[in-house]
Amino acid sequence: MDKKKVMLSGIQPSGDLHLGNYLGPLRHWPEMIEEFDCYFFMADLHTITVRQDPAQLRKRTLTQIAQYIACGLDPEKCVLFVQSHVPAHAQLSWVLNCYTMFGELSRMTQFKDKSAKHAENANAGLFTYPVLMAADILIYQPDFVPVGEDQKQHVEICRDIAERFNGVYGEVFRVPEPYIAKVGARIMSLNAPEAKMSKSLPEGCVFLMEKPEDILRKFKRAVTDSDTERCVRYAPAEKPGVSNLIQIYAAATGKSYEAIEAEFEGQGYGKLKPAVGEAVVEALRPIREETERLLQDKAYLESVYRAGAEKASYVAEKTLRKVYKKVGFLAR
Ligand code: ATP
Ligand code: LTN
Repeated sequence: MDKKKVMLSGIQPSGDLHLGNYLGPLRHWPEMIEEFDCYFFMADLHTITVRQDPAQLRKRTLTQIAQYIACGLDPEKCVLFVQSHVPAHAQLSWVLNCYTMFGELSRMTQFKDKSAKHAENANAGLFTYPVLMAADILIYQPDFVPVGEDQKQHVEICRDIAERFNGVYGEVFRVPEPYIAKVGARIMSLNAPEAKMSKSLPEGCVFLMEKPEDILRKFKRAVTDSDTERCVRYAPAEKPGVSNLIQIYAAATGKSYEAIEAEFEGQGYGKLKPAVGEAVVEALRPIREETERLLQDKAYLESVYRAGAEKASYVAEKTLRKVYKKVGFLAR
């Protein structure tokens, strides 16, 4: 029998999960758990590259586990865990640091953006972040890494590091492919459609736990375009605001762009905004309710992440042992 392909991804619990995280990667993960061996984790080690409030970080990490489950990640069918519970990630990261070049890390877009934004705290962790991410990935030998468009560069550097290491020591790591969904790969901010939706722009960002009335308000205030045509048509270059709304509507309802254009034919942007708002509220309602329910049951969530860490460690330590042996560390 063929072995199942392996898939892995993570999100940082550095803020509340938002519609970009959901419609980009997260929504697609549950479809994958039937077909692949899946590992999903809370990337808490990554979050401290930017200062975090400790109590908030703990709370968000737990909430994120509940949200993963509420989005359809059945812990019986995939491995859900917290990154810091599996020390092998940090251990492999050190080794990979020594196979990663200063120059290639300097070229990472996210490093350039974040070190400019947090100039007072441009720490070494921010610089070596892609190496830890490469370790997260390579330690489970996955075939695919489903992420949003903005993470593609990090998956590419991971491939380069793996190939460099394999070039020296033989086929130690499987070289994974990024897996980026077509619709929803890059959800833009509702009030600044030239920027990606992100928790750092909260007014244009819809959070998964937000109240329906707040979500509707944000959509009603969404920036549309000042073109004269005023018709609902998907054309991201000319109409970034409207195209973003169409994209969100398509992702939330499963309708095609053509069907959406037909649905709003002859109507201005005014009808589109509340319709998208309603669709998003309905898509998020079951997730919010289930998350709230799960957060009442801390013992269950604890049992999920403990079992997850155990399963993940088993696989991760196996890869780490192989790597330590290859580089020449004396076995304990
Ligand atoms: P930050 O505000 O720090 O940049 P973020 O809100 O973009 O963070 P991340 O933790 O960096 O969130 O991203 C988690 C996952 O969600 C990644 O796979 C990323 O590609 C995806 N993602 C984030 N924002 C969007 C977006 N606007 N559209 C589609 N996917 C997104
Ligand atoms: N950098 C990612 C989070 C992340 C990740 C990973 C995603 C950390 N390690 C490994 C996929 C695979 C982000 O979403 N900001």
